[in-house]
Amino acid sequence: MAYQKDFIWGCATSSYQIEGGYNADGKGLNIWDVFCKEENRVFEGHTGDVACDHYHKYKEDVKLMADLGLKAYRFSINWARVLPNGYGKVNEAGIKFYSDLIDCLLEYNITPFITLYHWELPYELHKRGGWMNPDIVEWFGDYAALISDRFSDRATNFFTLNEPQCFIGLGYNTGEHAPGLKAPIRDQLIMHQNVLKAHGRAVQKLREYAHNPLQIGIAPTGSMCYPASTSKEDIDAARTALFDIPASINEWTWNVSAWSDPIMLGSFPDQFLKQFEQYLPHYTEADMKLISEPTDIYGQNIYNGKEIRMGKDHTPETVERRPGFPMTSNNWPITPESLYWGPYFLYERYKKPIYITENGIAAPDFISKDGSIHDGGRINFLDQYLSRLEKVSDKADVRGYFQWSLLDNFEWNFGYRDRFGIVYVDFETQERTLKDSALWYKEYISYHS
Ligand code: IFM
Repeated sequence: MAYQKDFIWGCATSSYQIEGGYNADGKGLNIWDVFCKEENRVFEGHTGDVACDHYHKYKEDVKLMADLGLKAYRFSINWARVLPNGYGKVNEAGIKFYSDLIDCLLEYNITPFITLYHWELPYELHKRGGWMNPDIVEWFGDYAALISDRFSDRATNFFTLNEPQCFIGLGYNTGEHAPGLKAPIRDQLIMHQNVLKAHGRAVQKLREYAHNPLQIGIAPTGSMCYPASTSKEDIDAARTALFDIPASINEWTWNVSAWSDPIMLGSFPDQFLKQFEQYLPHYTEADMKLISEPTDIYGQNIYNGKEIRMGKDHTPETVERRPGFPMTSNNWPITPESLYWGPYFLYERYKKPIYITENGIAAPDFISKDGSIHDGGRINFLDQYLSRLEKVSDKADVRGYFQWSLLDNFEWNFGYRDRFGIVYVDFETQERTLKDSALWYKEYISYHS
């Protein structure tokens, strides 16, 4: 029961959430730049215009990572920073920013893990239909080619998309996220198809333009399922529930298998095909081949899960949470077991090396009289979740863990309300302060390296 040798310990961030510099040096706008300026979209009208000003302070931030002993850093590229229109003319200043960031990481022996898309759709592409337009498959492929060509001499780990469940579900179903639309179900399922195909095209293009052998994967999300007991029945029930498709159309994006099965297994779950038959676009054999272009690794963002037992009628049943169940400050349940059973079931099904691409907690952090941030709740959270991850390492090929997040940052429609960082950020002065959890994580990494 121990982590693998050379286990990758890292932190994750995303470009819009930390970079700022929203119109710096030739960058184009993306959908979040525009969405945040609309009325009543984001908590107290916050925007990511400046965020953590990482665009100007990246050297300081990388130095912090090095001080914490991070082995890897997962960040995303802001598509419109390097291609202001989403395709065509390259913004060399944007390329230089990421190139310098990569060099700086390597100087400190920190391995870059690049996410191509963490919800930063260039606004110019949105105007042309965005994820609804089938051309996005090639737009995304060409963008992937550029990134591979310019950076794969030094960076060899890539994730194509972060949490497609969220950027489609919240962006085009509930409209809580940019671009704030409530599209008809048929359109959402066309976007689903374009997203899957864009992923496949990006995998092809990353490889075609690579200067080195690459490790490529995707980073979806999902609520994990863990069994109420160690009985075979409950374990079977939890496994079934994890890959289940929600019955309600309004909830359709919130599942693992309609996204990951086509990519990892080359087919959709029968339940998905049956439930949404009347709305689904046609898939050709060539589509399925493109979507399932082989990947090397499997990423999964894991924050929480549901306890499941086998019901009397032999179908999975969700166990009601007891009164006073532990919750994070943004009201998410705290369920350490999800970091055991999540990787366990995912490895069983997809049989690829797993990276936990995000895991962390929003907590009510504030500066104490002694100038420190005593975020004991976050330490407790990380300690308990990681103890489960360590335990599952015997059963699943888990290669790395990225804590979310290095810095307090722009938490989408909740603005700066929710603090997920292990480093506290004062958004007025941009001063960074290590929270107690950062020091804890540093020791944990050192002990397990
Ligand atoms: O901040 C987000 C991140 O962008 C995607 N995954 C969940 C995090 C916390 O909500």
